[in-house]
Amino acid sequence: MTDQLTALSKLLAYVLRHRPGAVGVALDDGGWVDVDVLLTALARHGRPVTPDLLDRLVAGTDKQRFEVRGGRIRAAQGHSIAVDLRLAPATPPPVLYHGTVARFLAGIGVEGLQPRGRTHVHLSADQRTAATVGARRGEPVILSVDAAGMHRSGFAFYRAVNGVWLTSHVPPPWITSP
Ligand code: HQG
Repeated sequence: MTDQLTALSKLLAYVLRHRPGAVGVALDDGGWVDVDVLLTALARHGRPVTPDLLDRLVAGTDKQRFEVRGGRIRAAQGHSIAVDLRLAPATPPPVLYHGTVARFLAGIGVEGLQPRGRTHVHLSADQRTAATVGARRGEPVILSVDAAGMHRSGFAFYRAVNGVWLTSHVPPPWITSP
């Protein structure tokens, strides 16, 4: 990704996941805002973004962070503000992975995986993605989650459009550390 696209991705992730008020827009309860409204607001706050640049961001990032539908845009996942993405509950693969770091293992052993600042715990379908997520914080540690067992026990799982799996929390018995 070019530096320009990376900067725009960070700005939009901040606005659409955490603080729409920072540029004076409001999200609807599904997390959506009109593309036109967003672009006007960004320009008004000194961050002009051309529709072409936005298109390139939405189409071309390694990780599909944003969803555009019917002239509206939202973050695909990762919110800290309350939104209802209206994802349909889905059957997860038997095992999902969570990338973290050693310093969090004691807490995770006691409380399980908590969503912390976000609305859901984020899980990955493959270990490589989990390693990338963990590596944001240091030497990654990959935990395995018995998603099939949780699902059978009634936990709901959701798959965001970008393939990230979401669930409310993962209690310790469902987690295996390496
Ligand atoms: C940890 C990025 C102690 C958890 C990535 C994680 C992902 C605990 C951190 C997405 C804990 C929360 C999400 C407990 C959880 N005690 N630590 N009980 N429960 N933790 O950033 O999964 O680039 O909110 O292990 O690719 O790291 O933003 O979650 O380390 O998909 O698009 O608390 O963010 O996507 O951190 O990352 P985060 P995450 P984007």
